[in-house]
Amino acid sequence: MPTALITGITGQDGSLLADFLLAKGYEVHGVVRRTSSLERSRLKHLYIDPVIYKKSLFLHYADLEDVTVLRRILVSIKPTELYHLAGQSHVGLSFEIPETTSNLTAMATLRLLEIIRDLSSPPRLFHPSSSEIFGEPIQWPQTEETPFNPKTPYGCAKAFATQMVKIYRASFGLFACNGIMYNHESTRRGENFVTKKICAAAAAIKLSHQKKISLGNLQAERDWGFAEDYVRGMWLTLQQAEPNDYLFATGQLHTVEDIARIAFSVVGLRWEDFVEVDSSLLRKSEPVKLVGDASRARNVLGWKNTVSFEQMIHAMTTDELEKQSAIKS
Ligand code: G4F
Repeated sequence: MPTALITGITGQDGSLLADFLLAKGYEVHGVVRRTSSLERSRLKHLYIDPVIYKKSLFLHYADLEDVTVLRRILVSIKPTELYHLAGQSHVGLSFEIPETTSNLTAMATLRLLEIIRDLSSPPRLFHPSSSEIFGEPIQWPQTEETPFNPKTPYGCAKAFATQMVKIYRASFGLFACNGIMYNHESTRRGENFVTKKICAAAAAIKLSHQKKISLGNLQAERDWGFAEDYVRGMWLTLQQAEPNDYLFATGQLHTVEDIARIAFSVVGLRWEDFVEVDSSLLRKSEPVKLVGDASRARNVLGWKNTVSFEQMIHAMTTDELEKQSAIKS
């Protein structure tokens, strides 16, 4: 049975990856912080299942700074694959807490690379890099070869980690890979990200739980894809004969306003009647037209997008409507 260790298993990507790997017959281990049960709600369906929890899914307590504990976990479970998904992933917040962001996103990756460098049988490592490493890119769409030019503390921390993965692959022969992930969303997205915030608000306003929604830059553009596709890409990346970096994106740009238009239309409302702009939600700098060319992933991995932007926003809004209606009744 292949064995995988996931840091950040309680997050959107970590929980989706756990589902994906368990369905493939993996033994899955997750690293979790001592946090509230709320933060583990994305895993609840797994750890209340006696056939899965402590049979094929195991959770271990460790902080990303607990090098000794992380080494002990790696030595004891000997994973064949390590998915390092933990970190501070909110770009806007990285302007408020740049040192924490650098510690959790940049240095934690280096610490893990150092641990696995010393192992006799190091696992294959997947590192989720980000479109934010390109910041203000010199080309559109971006590819794996586009030079880094981050514009945010988060993007800078990710650029450091991405380059370290390349250096450790080249210098120490590790099977260590970057997936350059563009925005990817699902019903499990956290509410501080704009897609989920808008879909949840559209449902809440429809149900009269909320009156308005405040947003920042409505014209901000992103390349938004469906998270389950990106998680499949993570796994495919580690199944190749040789390690390499792959970019995962849709190649299409949409605006924040597009999300609002679709989400509110799903609940039969006009977004213009409920959305207000709050200048305190504007970022100190925004990346410029981050749109990716996923040709390498498509050609080498056979990867593809399976859900359109419209379908995804529709599904996220419908899911919110169902969940919020159930809470009320
Ligand atoms: O949803 P967002 O917060 O995602 P962002 O900043 O693009 O970062 C996400 O994608 C990156 C690339 O894959 C990841 F590396 C990162 O970890 C994260 O997953 O914001 C998207 C856009 C931004 O331009 C932001 O300024 O939406 C704009 N926006 C407008 N109003 C808002 C809001 N973003 C948030 N979070 N909240 C707002 O009210």
